[in-house]
Amino acid sequence: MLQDKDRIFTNLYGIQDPFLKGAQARGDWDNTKAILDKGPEWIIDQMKASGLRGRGGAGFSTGMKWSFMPKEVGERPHYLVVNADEGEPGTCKDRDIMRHDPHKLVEGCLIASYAIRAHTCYIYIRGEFYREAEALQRAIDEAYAAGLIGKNASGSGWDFDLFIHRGMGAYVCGEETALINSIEGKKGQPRLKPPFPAGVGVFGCPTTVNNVESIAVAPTILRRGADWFAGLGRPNNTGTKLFCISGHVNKPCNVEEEMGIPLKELIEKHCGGVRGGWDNLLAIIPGGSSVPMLPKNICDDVLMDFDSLRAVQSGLGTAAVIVMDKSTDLVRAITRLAKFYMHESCGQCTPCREGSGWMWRVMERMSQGRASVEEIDMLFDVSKQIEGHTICALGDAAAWPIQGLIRHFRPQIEERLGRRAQAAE
Ligand code: L3W
Ligand code: SF4
Repeated sequence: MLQDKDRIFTNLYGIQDPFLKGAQARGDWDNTKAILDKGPEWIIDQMKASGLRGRGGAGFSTGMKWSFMPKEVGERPHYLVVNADEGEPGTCKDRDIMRHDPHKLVEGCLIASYAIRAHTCYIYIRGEFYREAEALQRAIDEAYAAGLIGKNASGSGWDFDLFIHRGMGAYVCGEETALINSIEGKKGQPRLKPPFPAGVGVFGCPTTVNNVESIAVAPTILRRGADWFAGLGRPNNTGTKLFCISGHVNKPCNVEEEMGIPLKELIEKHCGGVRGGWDNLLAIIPGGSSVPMLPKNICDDVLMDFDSLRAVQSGLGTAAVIVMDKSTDLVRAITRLAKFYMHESCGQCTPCREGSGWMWRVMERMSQGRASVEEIDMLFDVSKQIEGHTICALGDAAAWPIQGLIRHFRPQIEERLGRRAQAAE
C-alpha cells in the first residue's frame, strides 16, 4: 500500500494551489538546474534504471524511448511532443494533472527535452480540454516569466520553448503518428511504423512522443532517485500509477497508488467498494475501454500492473478501471463500445474500416436477440482477423472488448439469443 510520503501527486486535487507558488511549495522547480547539469546521458540512464514504463497505454520503457533519439543534433532539430489527447473512454488522469498540477508537466517537458536534445516541445491537448489548456497556458506563462523556461532555461544555458497545440476531437489523434500529422496541419491519420518517430517524427525530424503522466513524473524520479521509484511496485512494473475508477462503485475517483496493487484493494480502499458489495460485481474493464473485460472471479485477486493483467489476457492500458455490477447489460455495453470504435476509425485500412462496422452491426443484432448462436464464433473469428492486421492499435481496440465479452460471458450471450428466439416462437 502506498504511503503518503511516496506520492508524486497529492491525491488532494481541487483544494491545492495549482500554480507556481503552490507548485514550488510542493517541491517543483527546486534547483532544476542541478538535474540538467548532470547531462542528458545521466538523465536517460536514471530514467531507464527507474523502470518507468509509458503511462499512455503501451507500457514501453520511457528511458529506452529517450535513448532512441540521435545523440548529436544534425541538420534536423529534435522535438518533444507530449500526448495530452486523453480520449480513451474511462480515462481522466492526464486531465487532472493539467488542471491541478500543471507545473509538474511543464518542468518535466524541460527536463525530457534537454535529455533528448530538443529545444522545442509541443503539448498536443485534446480540444475538449478547454479549462485544462487555460491552466496549462497559465503555468507556461508563469514559467517563462520566472526564467524557468525560455532562453537559458532555469540558468542551465539551454534554450527551451513550449507550445500548446489544441486538437479537434478525434480519438485517433491520440495515436502518436496521427497526432504528429495533426500538428503538421495534415489529416489526423496514423502512419505506418517504422519509421518510428525517433527517426522521422514531427516535420520529418527526430521526435519523442510521451504521455502526460510519463513526463510529469520524471522530475520527481530524478530528484528522489531511480532506486526509490524502482523500489515501488513489482519487478518490471515499477513505481506509482494514477488510476481512474468509474462505474458502479460508491465513490468514483482518480487516485495514485503503487503499481501492482490488488484490483479489489484499489476499489475497496479508495472507492468505498462496489455498489451493493463485492459479491454484486459482474465484470471490470481494468485499463480503459480498449482492453478486454475480466469477470469477477479473475478480479478477485488480479494485480494492477502491465504483466499481471497481460497474463489474464487483458491489459493495464491507461489504468482506467470501469466497474460493472450485476445490473449491467454487458452485451449492450460492449455494443456501445463497438459503435464508438466504428465511429472513430479513420478508414485507412480495410480490416478496421469494414470490420469495426461489421462487428458493431452484429453486436447490435445480438443485443436485440436477432442473431444466431453460430454468429458468436463468426464474430470472434472476424475480431481475430482485425487484431494485429491494421496500421494502428485502433483495430485491436475495436476487437479486444468483443473478444473479452465472448471469452468470459459466452453463456450469457447464448442465453440471450436462445431466450429471444424462444420468445419469438
Ligand atoms: C523506436 C522502436 N520507438 C516501439 C515506441 C513507439 C511508441 C511506443 C509504444 O499504442 C497503446 C495501444 C492502445 N524504435 C520502437 C519504438 N517504439 N518500438 O514505443 O509503441 P506501441 O506501438 O507498442 O504502442 P502505441 O502505438 O503507442 C498505445 C492502448 O495504448 N490504449 C489506448 C490508449 C489511449 C490513450 C489516451 O487516451 N490517452 O493513451 C489502451 O490500452 O490500445 O495498445 O511511442 O513509437 N523499435
Ligand atoms: Fe485508421 Fe483503423 Fe487503420 Fe488505425 S487501424 S489506421 S484507425 S483504419
